[in-house]
Amino acid sequence: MDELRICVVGCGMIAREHIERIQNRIRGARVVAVCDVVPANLEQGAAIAGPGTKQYKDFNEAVNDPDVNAVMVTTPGQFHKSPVLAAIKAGKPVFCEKPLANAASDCREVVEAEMESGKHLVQVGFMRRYDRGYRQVKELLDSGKFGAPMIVKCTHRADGVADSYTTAMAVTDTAIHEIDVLPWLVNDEWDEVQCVMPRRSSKAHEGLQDPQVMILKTKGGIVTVLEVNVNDGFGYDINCEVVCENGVVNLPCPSFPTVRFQNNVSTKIEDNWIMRFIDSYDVEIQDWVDHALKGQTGGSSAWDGYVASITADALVKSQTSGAFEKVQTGGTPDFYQK
Ligand code: ISE
Repeated sequence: MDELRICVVGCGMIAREHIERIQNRIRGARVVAVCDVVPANLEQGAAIAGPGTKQYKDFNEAVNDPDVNAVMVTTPGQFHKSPVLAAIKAGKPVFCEKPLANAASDCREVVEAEMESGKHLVQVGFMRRYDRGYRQVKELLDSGKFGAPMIVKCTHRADGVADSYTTAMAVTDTAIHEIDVLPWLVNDEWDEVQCVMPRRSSKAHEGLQDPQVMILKTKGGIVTVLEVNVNDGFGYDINCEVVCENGVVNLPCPSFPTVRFQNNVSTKIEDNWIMRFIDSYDVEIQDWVDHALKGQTGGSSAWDGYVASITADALVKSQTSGAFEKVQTGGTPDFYQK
């Protein structure tokens, strides 16, 4: 394969970002087909992809188009599984946006199908593994000079969410990023997790518990405390501090000018996640393309997506039980051992 000819399944917001980036900034790939059941989305996706782009309503037809040799799945999470399975069946590399699927049982089906195919075809879109800051922190931790990590303190804050955002989504949509990136960062696996509910923000919409505090312990004994707070009133604010035996490593924040104005010194905080991680998405999609052209996958595997989903289920369970819940994966199959 010398070029990925991609079909994008699901043309919502993140898809439009990816189509634009593939057509204009990524080497070795182009979008040749788009697919969506909503006509307006389909039209928008096709318009960004440019003249000649094929348009499909049926993902099976799109994935099996002989002109298509790779698939990107950017539908809402509950519809990820079927097009991913179709791509595996067709033997085509597939990039699936996070989460791999909303239910762990669906992720398991994908894992089984991929193992049965005998080929590594699925990459899951957890872009933080491609963020420059996280990579720098990982390099420092991996150097060993700070000693073993013991505590990780994180915030995942945002300035408002849609009315459709639920208490469970604080885990399945938001904390899922930390759930994936932290074990990778500290080379460990989740053991047990707990969700604690503080006083509710008066700004949270009816029925939503916000903020939430999540405590996640690894098998190696590292304790993470994560604040998810999606009505913070000031911007998109991602922080991560790793306390090690000999030192403390902090995730760098995006750099903005420090402004002195009207008796204040201030620095901007990013507005939203699209802007905060825009560079990471570019690196991520280029890495997917580079790997797929060689018949490989980079980043998070289908197994990583499955483990993230099991961990999310345990946290959601803890939202009502209040107790620590075990994360049981049954062990990494040989196929996914690194
Ligand atoms: C989105 O995928 C993110 O990256 C954000 O960090 C998160 O806050 C949001 O809930 C997710 O949809």
